[in-house]
Amino acid sequence: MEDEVAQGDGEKSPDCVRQVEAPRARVTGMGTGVAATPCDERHPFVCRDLEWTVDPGTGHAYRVFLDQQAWIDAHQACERIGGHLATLTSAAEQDLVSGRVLVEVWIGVTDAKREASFTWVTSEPFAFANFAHRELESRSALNNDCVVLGPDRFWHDRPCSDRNYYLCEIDR
Ligand SMILES: [Ca+2]
Repeated sequence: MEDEVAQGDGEKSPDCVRQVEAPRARVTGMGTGVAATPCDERHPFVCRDLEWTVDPGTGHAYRVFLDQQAWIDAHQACERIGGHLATLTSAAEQDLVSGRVLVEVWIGVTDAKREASFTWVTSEPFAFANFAHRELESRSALNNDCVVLGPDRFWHDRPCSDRNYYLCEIDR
């Protein structure tokens, strides 16, 4: 069965492609496929996911970057795109972001200046934390001054020279 798009009538050149349900699909598979379609036809559309998660409440955007960097280099990489390493300053912000993190990622908190005195890279008040329990117990004994958010949704302190993926945030 030919789909309804006329071929070669000179008026509507089917130069675009849309997803259609079988059996109109020119290429079928799992009940859907694609059909050549004139570009000026109106159809519902979806945009490509650019992998930024936007908080509808604050407008802040978050994205995991999958190149492995020492903490300071990740910090600078986020700044180069107009953001900063993510600052998870509330339970709501933590919840929004942590559900989408499948690997350990650097976040924007460190106690490099003074042991066990954590500060956000943005100088936001440090009033919320989500360290894993064992980190709380051993924190002062370790020289791990930088922090990752893990797929377990908890924060873990790590040596800043470790090369990890990282989570940038842009405040819009
Ligand atoms: Ca933040």
